[in-house]
Amino acid sequence: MPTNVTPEYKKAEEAYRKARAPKERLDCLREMLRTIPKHKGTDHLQADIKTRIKQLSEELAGPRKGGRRTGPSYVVRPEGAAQLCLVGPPNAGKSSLHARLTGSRSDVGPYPYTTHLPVPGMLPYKDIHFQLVDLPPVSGDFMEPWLINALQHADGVLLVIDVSDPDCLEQVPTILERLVEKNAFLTPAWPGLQSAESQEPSETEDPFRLDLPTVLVANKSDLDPDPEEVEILEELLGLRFPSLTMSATTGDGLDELGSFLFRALEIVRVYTKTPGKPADSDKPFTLRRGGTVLDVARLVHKDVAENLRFARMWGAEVFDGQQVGPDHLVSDGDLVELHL
Ligand SMILES: Nc1nc2c(ncn2[C@@H]2O[C@H](COP(=O)(O)OP(=O)(O)OP(=O)(O)O)[C@@H](O)[C@H]2O)c(=O)[nH]1
Ligand SMILES: [Mg+2]
Repeated sequence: MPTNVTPEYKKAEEAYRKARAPKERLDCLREMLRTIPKHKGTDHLQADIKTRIKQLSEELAGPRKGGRRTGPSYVVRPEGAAQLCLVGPPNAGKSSLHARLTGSRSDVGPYPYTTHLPVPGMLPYKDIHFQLVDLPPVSGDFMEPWLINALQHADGVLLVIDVSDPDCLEQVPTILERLVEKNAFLTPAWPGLQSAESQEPSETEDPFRLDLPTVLVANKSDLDPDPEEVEILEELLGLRFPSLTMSATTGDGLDELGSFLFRALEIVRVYTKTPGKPADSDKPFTLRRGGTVLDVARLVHKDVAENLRFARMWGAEVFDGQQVGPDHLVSDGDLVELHL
């Protein structure tokens, strides 16, 4: 990471880190390229930014018509309250879990390397959905070259292991290493959980380093019913990921995932209403803790955000119909009436 970058560049980089939607990320990358000081010390970073602009533009353009490059898309556009990718060794039961949790028809096979492409699916929780993306396995022998791109939009990772398989003691460190080689780091730090390791990214850090909050999913608990097995494994592995024990076969533990994600990602649901009309109470917008009335307006429409004057709010932290400004923080369950 070069020193002496301009405040303008820093701002663009900061915006890139926060951006979620692919189009927004592309705009931020372009802004980074525009503002980066052009000298020897930034050559490498400039090249990296250009590669990413090219990749993202191609992703957004979709498969080319009539060209040779038509083929399946490896990147899943984020939808719902958050996107979580299923990563793990072959045969751990990622697709079985995905199928049960989201109702997808992700291929399940009694042999390794069944899944070849990313498969999206939606996990319902309360009145929202989390997007789960099933992925091919990662092992010492093989990792799909595009897998790292598929992780770029993820808000977190479910690291799925077969808790009854002693091989997971070798598989997990191998997976972590393979991802680190590609600049992706699975971390135990989730915004809504107390964590021993604080992970404030420093200013000089590589903007393309991916830190993915991770939960260890110990699957196949039906084959190894010892409730302490995961803790023993984590102890042996020297890891501190939060963990959930499940069985895709019996369905045990599956219910825990939605509430875990809701808490760990600090999801905030906000309902909106149009002045003079009843509340649109069945479909909330989702934000994260720290989100404001202005962020809600942005989710409604860019023009609404630009013209927002104030809002009236109903919810736990305000009195009914309280008038608030655009910077007012929202909390879960709030009802917001936007005034332009
Ligand atoms: N007993 C038991 N078997 C399971 C469970 N989950 C999955 N399986 C079995 O494990 C095998 C592998 O399941 P998959 O879901 O295809 O595993 P995967 O992790 O997606 O495998 P790859 O796509 O090859 O990486 C299948 O035979 C499943 O029926 C479980 O909770 N308990
Ligand atoms: Mg699979």
